[in-house]
Amino acid sequence: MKTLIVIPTYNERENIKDLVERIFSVYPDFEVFAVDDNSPDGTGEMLETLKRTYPRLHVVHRPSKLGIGSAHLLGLKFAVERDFNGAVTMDADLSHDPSYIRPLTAKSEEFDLVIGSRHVENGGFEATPWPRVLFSRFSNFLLRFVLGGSFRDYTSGFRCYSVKALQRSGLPKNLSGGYSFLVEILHFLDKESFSVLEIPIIFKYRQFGKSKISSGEIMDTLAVALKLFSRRLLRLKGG
Ligand SMILES: Nc1nc2c(ncn2[C@@H]2O[C@H](COP(=O)(O)OP(=O)(O)OP(=O)(O)O)[C@@H](O)[C@H]2O)c(=O)[nH]1
Ligand SMILES: [Mg+2]
Repeated sequence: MKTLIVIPTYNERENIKDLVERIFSVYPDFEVFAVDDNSPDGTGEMLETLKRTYPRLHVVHRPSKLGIGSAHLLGLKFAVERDFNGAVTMDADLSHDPSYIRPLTAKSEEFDLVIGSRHVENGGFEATPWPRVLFSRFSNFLLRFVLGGSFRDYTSGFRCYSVKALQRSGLPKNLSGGYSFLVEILHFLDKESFSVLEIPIIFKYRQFGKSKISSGEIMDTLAVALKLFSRRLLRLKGG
């Protein structure tokens, strides 16, 4: 399966080398598409250095911090244009163990979207502070309620999209550029009756660097959830 691995990066210099090396040591035929938003810590320069060793590494440099969602979307569009079969999205901070890429892509032959989920049986968190775990549980509970869906992990960014499904879906315009993109695109694919499977992953808390989730991003996700909720109510009312 021709696979593209999409990795958004913002200040991940201490993590990215390790991640890229681990990916190519296990999946030498896959290609990696990193989107760096002019990280002040020099992640972009590090990626350029890695490119010399790994010709299958593509690097896009954007001028400023434009959000994880728009970085994922850029990678998905690249996968569609270049006729990949699957597009895996994952974080750069080693929270997403590359060993899960194989089961994600394997299931992607049958499902349009496969999610590495922390909230299904055998999934979970490792060395993660309890407020972070609680926050994830609570947000997913809320999203399930608001969207009337059945997914356990709306906010996991570790996913494999079938490129054929993306082509068929004609990705909607106006998807959000931030974290709420993850919720919006899952809700969209589900509504359009694309098949989605969640498989368990253990999420490891980042050892290096800082989280980029801000209170603004949380408010933005809440606003997107409310927007989708009101649309759902209107649909229900309209019969
Ligand atoms: N290009 C780009 N990447 C981003 C941006 N915001 C976050 N990222 C990357 O997206 C991935 C997820 O961000 P994190 O801050 O780790 O979010 P998280 O994993 O939900 O939160 P923590 O568990 O606290 O780390 C990481 O690889 C980040 O470097 C952005 O605005 N632009
Ligand atoms: Mg993280």
